[in-house]
Amino acid sequence: MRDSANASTPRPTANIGVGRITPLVSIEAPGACGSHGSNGESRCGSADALARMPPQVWEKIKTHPCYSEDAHRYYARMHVAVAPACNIQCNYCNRKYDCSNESRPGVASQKLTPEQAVKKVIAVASRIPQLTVLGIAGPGDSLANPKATFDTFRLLNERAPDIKLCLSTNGLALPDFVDEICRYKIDHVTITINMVDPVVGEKIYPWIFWRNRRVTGIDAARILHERQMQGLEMLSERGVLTKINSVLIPGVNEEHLILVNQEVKRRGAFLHNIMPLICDPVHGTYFGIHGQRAPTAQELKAVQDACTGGTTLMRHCRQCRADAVGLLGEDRGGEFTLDRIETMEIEYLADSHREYMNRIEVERNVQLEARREALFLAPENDVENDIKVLVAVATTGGGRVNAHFGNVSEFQIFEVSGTQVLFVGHRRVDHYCQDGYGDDEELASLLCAINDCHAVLVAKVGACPRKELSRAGIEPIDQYAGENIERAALSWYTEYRGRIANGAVAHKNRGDAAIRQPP
Ligand code: CLF
Ligand code: SF4
Repeated sequence: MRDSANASTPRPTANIGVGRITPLVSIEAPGACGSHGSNGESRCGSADALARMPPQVWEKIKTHPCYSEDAHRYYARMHVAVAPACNIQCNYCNRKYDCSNESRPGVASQKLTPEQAVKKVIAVASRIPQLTVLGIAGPGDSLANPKATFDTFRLLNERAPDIKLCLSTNGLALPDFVDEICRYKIDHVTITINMVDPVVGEKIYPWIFWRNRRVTGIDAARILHERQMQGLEMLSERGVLTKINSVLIPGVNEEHLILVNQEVKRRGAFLHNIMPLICDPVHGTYFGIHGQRAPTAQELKAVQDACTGGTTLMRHCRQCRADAVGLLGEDRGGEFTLDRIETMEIEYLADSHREYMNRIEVERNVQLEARREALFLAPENDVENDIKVLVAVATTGGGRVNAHFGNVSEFQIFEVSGTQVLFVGHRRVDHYCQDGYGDDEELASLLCAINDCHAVLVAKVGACPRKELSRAGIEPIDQYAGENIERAALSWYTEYRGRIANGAVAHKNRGDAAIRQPP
């Protein structure tokens, strides 16, 4: 099972200058997974579980961009496409090779051998010092290709033992490989679980390949379900961190995913990542061809919110390609084709890597302090009259408002109230600025993408989009360019509340607005 399609525009990374080097430190007390509420809550969904996180677990996740929302602002992962085969069929899947222009799970440009894969990892690590994790996520299922998967991990362990190992699977073969997973110190395993009831599963999986034969119908879904639960329990018993990926399929499993969230929590899952179905007839999937629709951003958020109190939610997934490279949301795979690697000077220097990470931690500490200070200075919480609003932020990473409105390929969305600034997801958009000129069509679709937000925080915005944003009821705010996101969002919020209080504006609830389709 591949893990998940992503934005393809390369993003500049956080500016980590050569500053004072300090030892690696946790910027968040163990228990944090991203930005915080004023009470110090972690915020990858429900906070309580993370607040009780043992230090050794924090050590495992603090530089993993998928397992820690805060880490994804600073650290990169990569996938190597060594696992082409799959042992089941999902109705949302059509794997493609030699495909460089689709950004979705299951597509990759080149299939690699383990030796080629390890060479690629070393090449990436020597050019992208933020790289901390190697994941195997397809384009098929990592455990339906066990030799290639474990050979890759073994070889990389020998060359670069400080790179974390991560794999993603549909779970059918998982119970057979738990010992192997532990032997290679694979600390992070993702299992895609879309149902805990075979009646629901039957609508998602037409067949599985099980004990040398093809099984169809409800039997297939039942066997898959039992194997997924068994594998999850075995990993939990062995202390391996597990993340559950679920694809939200409207009309098939949206309410059911709340039960999935509870069931995987009972079995020890660490995180739950509920992702929107990617469904386009041109992808050639069963669902795409048969008119199944994808959920809106609001539908996704509603299901995620309904899971509060269960397994902690991941909300920053970018549904990566099977050969993704770089920070989440960027894809630098094109820089590391086999042809290009052949001509590169490749040297992985563990000491330089560690030193670079130390500098990142210094920057993380600065950002954490800025967040804490912002929340400390937040206006007193008037619970009765507290309002929550969504704010879109243009950022290239590093936790700052630092992107030009016309150049963003995604907005990060934050829910802001008097007590907290919570990251609740991202919205992909096409660049408004094309070849130096604003594109009106893109602007319309961009406004649709964030039309439930009250404001958009940007480093800069042109006169025309500024006017259109205001007409759409979204305040364009560029006065916090370069500032910490949480501090900027709370400053704007405080000022907005002030305008409501003095009658300058009337608050309108935009949170329930469905995203309109672009004209
Ligand atoms: Fe890759 Fe997955 Fe490991 Fe991350 S991705 S195997 S856990 S290293 Fe991350 Fe990509 Fe989402 Fe996956 S953003 S699709 S959750
Ligand atoms: Fe992953 Fe399903 Fe595709 Fe297999 S069929 S690669 S499990 S999405």
